[in-house]
Amino acid sequence: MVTEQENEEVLEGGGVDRRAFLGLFAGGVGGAAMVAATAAAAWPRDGDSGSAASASNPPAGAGMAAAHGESPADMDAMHKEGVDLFLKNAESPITKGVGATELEWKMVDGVRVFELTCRNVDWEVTPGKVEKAMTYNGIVPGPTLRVVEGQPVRVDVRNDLDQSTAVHWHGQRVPNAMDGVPFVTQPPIQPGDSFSYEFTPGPFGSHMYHSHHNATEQVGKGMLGALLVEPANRADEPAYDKDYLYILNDSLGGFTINGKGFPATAPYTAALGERVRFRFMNEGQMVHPIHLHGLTFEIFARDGYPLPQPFRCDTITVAPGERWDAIVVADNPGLWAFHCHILSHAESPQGMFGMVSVLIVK
Ligand SMILES: [Cu+2]
Repeated sequence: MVTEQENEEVLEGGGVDRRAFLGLFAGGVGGAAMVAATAAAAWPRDGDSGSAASASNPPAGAGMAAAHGESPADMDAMHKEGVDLFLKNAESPITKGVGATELEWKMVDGVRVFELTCRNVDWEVTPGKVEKAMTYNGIVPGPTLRVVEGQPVRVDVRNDLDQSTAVHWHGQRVPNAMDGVPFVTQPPIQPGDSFSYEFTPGPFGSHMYHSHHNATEQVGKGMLGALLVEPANRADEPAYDKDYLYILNDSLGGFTINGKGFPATAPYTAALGERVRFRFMNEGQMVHPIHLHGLTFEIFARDGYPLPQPFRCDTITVAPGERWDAIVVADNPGLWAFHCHILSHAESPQGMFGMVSVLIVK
């Protein structure tokens, strides 16, 4: 888990600068290096053209490479370049900024208090592709809030945007006045103003918070985060060794997992035999069937609610607003592709992009 401080370091000076980024290809495979550099300049790939609405759907068929003016070798080199960058990202970040870091809180009179500030920032989605984001605390997704069922929380929200906003606690049974829908339950939080949300978390499970004002733009551009409600009784959820978020969005910079598009998506890792929990959440506008190679999901909760009977699958369709919880037993070593199976969200003639990651089991 990356701490807030480490994240600041990444935001300030970490990552890879443009020159170092291009330098990555110096050690490439002979003539492929030039191709790779050209491809880097042309990043993002086709199909990752800025928003889901404008994403192209690559034509199928044998003429594809020719239609893009690329030889098979050039095409393969670009595909390889993306994978190499992804693996490099596993060692050190190739973009600035890490989303969904856990937010520290303080205890005040028995209440767990969090602070969120809404603000505009530049967010690097893929190497060199920087978008105008609307955020909580400057990151996409916003910081992860971890709370406990039945233990009261307060979230102090300050609005430093240039438009009004409000925060909705998606999946929680809050008092009506805390539900965060302007003119339905509260006045909007105007620029420069603050609002404190107070509620007692429940039900437990994987939930979300997000803007509920001008939401197509505000959520689309990054005003979303995970609200993880731990059960008062740990035995109410299955045991696991690792806890991972897989948050989908499809507006800011195209198709993303946890605020980044491939190759800047973080890989997931597990030791052989570990039980890994994945929390799938869809904050986008489209359904995304998420597919894991070589291993099996055991789906045990939907929208936080434990299923009466868990079920197994390898592709779980996550609709907007939904959360699905899975346990994966990492019993098959290797690098397992882990991606949206709407293929135009994941792969173009120039290589993989968007909603693609890998589960590394070793
Ligand atoms: Cu998708």
